[in-house]
Parts: sequence; structure tokens; C-alpha cells
Amino acid sequence: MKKGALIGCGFFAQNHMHAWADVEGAAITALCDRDENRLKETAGRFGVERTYTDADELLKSEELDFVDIATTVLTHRRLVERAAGSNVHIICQKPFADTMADARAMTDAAADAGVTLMVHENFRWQSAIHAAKAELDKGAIGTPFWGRVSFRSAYDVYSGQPYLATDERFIIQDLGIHILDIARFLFGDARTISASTKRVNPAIWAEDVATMMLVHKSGVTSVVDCSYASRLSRESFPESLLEVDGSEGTLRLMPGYRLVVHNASGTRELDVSPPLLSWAERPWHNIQESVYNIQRHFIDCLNASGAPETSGLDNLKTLELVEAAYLSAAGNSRTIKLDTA
Ligand code: NAD
Ligand code: 89Y
Repeated sequence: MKKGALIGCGFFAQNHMHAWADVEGAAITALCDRDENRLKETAGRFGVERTYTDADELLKSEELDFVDIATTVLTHRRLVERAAGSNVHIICQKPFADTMADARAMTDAAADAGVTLMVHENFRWQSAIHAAKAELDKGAIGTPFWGRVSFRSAYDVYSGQPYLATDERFIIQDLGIHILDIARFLFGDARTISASTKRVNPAIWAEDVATMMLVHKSGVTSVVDCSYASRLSRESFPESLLEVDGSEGTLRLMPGYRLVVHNASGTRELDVSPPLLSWAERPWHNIQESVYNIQRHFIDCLNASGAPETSGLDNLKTLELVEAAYLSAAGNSRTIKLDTA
């Protein structure tokens, strides 16, 4: 049994706790939050007796295999460095870091300590995205040459996550990061990116619309577009939609989790709806299922001594896309060549 502690008992961490209860071979034995009320509420809800308001105290007092960090971005570097210094494996929520320098410092700290560091980059773990990837991998549409990964909504994310309305950066760093990661998952790493952003909602501080174009090393050109200002006749939050054109056909992941694959043999329409886990609530259930999937993957990796798919090192490439997208948007949508290209 791998023993873990959750640091940060806020809005999203409740999903982590529900998922941990379902992951075989892992148990959360201690909790930490500097807000005593949130700590107490979460401890009561999940029956965890050992609680701390200070992460240093937690790391000093508990015998742990891993920590699951679900605080917000500005606290990540200190917590990751402290956890690595205590020789425990680490999961860290996205966005992993606010700067590439912080991100590299964290991957270095984990490598020096010889601990596993995984970023909780869960969107690629949604079952609908995995089903689409399986079709591409088996060659259902031949060789992909063009793609679109799209997330457009007007869902009120601000009431559950008020910091999204006031942070200096919004949609690329918060949501686009996932959508860019899906583009990497499907089409591989990118050589260049260009972006344009806009703030439509006057009640928030930063951009709520972003349109990005990536040229991937695989030869695919993709469009990654995100909006929290799109009032659609059918609200599909939080579905990521896909369009992929290949040499032998096309693939579409449409609202309502309908996967349509068309090629010379005909058209297949598959229902790739995520399962509704016992603790999940619509419309969040596809994200909630992906939380379970990624946490299970982390424990599988610890048991097999393997690197997680979205390791800290892997996530540097997603973060690089985020940074380059902001740079491009601030520079009249100029094309940015990626360092790792
Ligand atoms: P939140 O503000 O509700 O919760 C964060 C909690 O961390 C708070 O209770 C706070 O008191 C605690 N905290 C902060 N610093 C701490 C420290 N140094 N020690 C102990 N506790 C500390 O935030 P949230 O909405 O739950 O978001 C948390 C993270 O989850 C964010 O990075 C967000 O982007 C991410 N998130 C991810 C997904 C996803 O699908 N992967 C979805 C939503 C949110
Ligand atoms: O914080 C975001 C995330 O990671 O997924 C959706 C979200 O909760 C709001 O954009």
C-alpha cells in the first residue's frame, strides 16, 4: 500500500480525495491545508485523522511514499522542493509553474533526489480522448495532416474558482494548458506556435479567448482554440472537441461524446461517453473520471518504477507552449520557434 498525503484541500482537491478512495494500492493517510476550516471539512468528509496546517510539519512527522499537491501555482516550487528534500514521490497539479525557471528547478530537485514527479495533467486521460487516440494509432484515418482541439463554453467557472477572474493570466494558463497538452498527445511535439488572445468578459482581468496555431514535428498543423465567452445553443462544458483530417479519412469528436470516424469503408459513430463514477457529478464527470485515471497511472508507475506519461520533464514541453503562446499574443501573433524543437 502506498501511503500519501494531500497538500491543499480546496475546490478541486475534493475530486482527488474521491479518486484516491477508488485507487487500489494507495491510501491518503494525512492532510495539509493552511486554512483550518477547509482542512477540517475535508478530514471529516473523508475520515482522515492526521491533519496539518504546515507542510514542513507534515513532511517532518509523517512516513509517506508520496504527496499530492493540489494548491495553486505560486506555492508549487517550495512544496515540490521540500517534498523532494524529504525523499517522497510527488504529484503536482497544473499549471506546474508560472515560469520555466521554476519548472526546471522542480524537475532538477526531483531528479537530484531520485523521486518520481508527475504533473496532474489529466485532460489527456479522459476516456473520449483516449478513444480518439486509439483510432488514430490504429490508422483509421491514415496519416493525420491537420487537427483542431477545441474547448468553447460560457460555463461559470468563476464561482467555484474565483482566482480565475482576478489572476494576471487566465484561459491559456488555466485551460489552454490542457488543450495544448491534448494536441501534443495526439500530434506530437510542436516546432512553432502563434497565438492571438482576447478578453470578452469585462468583469474579469485577463484573456478569456485564445486561438493558437501549432506546426508539429510530425507534419500536422493544428489549431487549438479555447473560449469561456462563447454562448452556444448547447453548452458542452467541459468537453474538448476534436477534428482530425488524415490521408485516408477524418475523425470528429462531437458534443455529447460522439466520435465519428469516416474512411473508404464507411462511417462509424461511437458513443464514447465517460462512465459516471459513483461520486461524480455532471457535467464534471469526464474530468472527474480522468482524475481517477491519472492517479491510478501514478500508482502503477510507482509500482513498476516507470516514468509517468505526464512527468515533470514531459510537462516542460506543455509549459513551453503556454509561455510561447503568451509571447506570441503579446507580439502581434508572431510565430515563436520552440526551444525544444
Ligand atoms: P483552491 O484555492 O480552492 O484550493 C487551494 C487550497 O490550497 C486552499 O484551500 C489553500 O488554503 C491551500 N493552500 C495554498 N497554499 C498552501 C500551502 N502552502 N500549504 C497548505 N495549503 C495551501 O484552488 P482549486 O480551485 O482547488 O485549484 C487548485 C489547483 O487545481 C489549481 O492549480 C487549479 O488550476 C487546479 N485545477 C485543476 C483542474 C484539473 O482538471 N486538473 C481543475 C480545476 C482546478
Ligand atoms: O481550472 C480548470 C481546469 O483545469 O479544468 C477546467 C477548470 O476547472 C476551469 O477552467
